[in-house]
Amino acid sequence: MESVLELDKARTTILKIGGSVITDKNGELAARTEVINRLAEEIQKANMQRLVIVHGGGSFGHPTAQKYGIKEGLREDTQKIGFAETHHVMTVLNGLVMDSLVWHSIPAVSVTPSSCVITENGRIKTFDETVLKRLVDMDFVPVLYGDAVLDEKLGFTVLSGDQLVAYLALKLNVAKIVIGVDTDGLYDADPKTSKNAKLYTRLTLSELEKVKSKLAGSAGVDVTGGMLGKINELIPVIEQGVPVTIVNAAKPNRTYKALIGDKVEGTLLEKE
Ligand code: IP8
Repeated sequence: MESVLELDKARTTILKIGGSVITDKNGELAARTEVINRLAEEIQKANMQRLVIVHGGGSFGHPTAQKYGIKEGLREDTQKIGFAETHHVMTVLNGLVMDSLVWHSIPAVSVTPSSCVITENGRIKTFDETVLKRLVDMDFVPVLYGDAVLDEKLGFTVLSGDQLVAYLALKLNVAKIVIGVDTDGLYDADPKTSKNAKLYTRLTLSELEKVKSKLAGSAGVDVTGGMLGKINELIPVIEQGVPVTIVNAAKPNRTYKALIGDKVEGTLLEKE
C-alpha cells in the first residue's frame, strides 16, 4: 500500500510568488532580478515533483492596467493598446522569471493565461487545463501569471494570479499552497507602518474570517486587491482542506523551507 508520504508526493504544490517580491512596486517596470535568481535557486534546491508556479504583476502589470482602466473593462477603442501593453509587460516580467528558472535547470514552461482563459465579470469562466495537467504529469513546471484576459461581459479585464492559484488548487489534486509575499506573513496591523504589529503564526478558517478586516493592504498600485484580495480568493480552497503557508519570499530560504515542508517563520492557514 502507498504510504501517506508517497501519496503526498504525487500531489501538486502551487507556489505563488508575489509581484511585490520580484519587482519594486514603487517603481515602474522595476524587476528585482537578484531576488528572481535567488528564488530560482531555492526552487531548484527544493527539487519538487508536481509543482505549478504563478507570479504576480508588481510594477509591470499593475501601473499599466491602472493607467488604461483594464480591470473595469472595454469602454473605448483607445484602451485596446492598453490591454496589449498590460499583457506585453507581463510577458516581459514572465520572460525574466522563465530565464532564471530555465537557467537554473528547472524544466519550467510558460502557460499564458490570456491565451487559455476567458472570464465572466472578472471570474474565470473557461480554462482548458488539458495541457497544464499534462505538463504537470510529465514533471514540467508550468508557470502562469496574473494577466490581462478577455471577459464575456466586460470585453476584457485583469485576472489576478491569486484567482488563478485558487482556481487551479480546486482543479488539480493540490497538497498545499505556498504564497510568497514581502512581509513575514499575516499581521494584525500593517507591519510596515506599525511596529507593534503581531504576526499570526497559524489561523484556522474561522479565526481567519474574524481577523480578515484587520489585514493590511499592499504598498504601491494594486488593481487586484492586495492581501485582502488574496485571502478572499484562498478561503474556498482552505475550506476544501488545502493548507496555505504565507512566507516572506523576499527573505532567503523561507520559500525553500515552505516548499519542502520544513518549519518556517510565516502564517499557516488551515481549515481547523
Ligand atoms: O499581481 C495582476 O496579477 P496579481 C496582473 O497576481 C496584472 O494580482 C496584469 C495587473
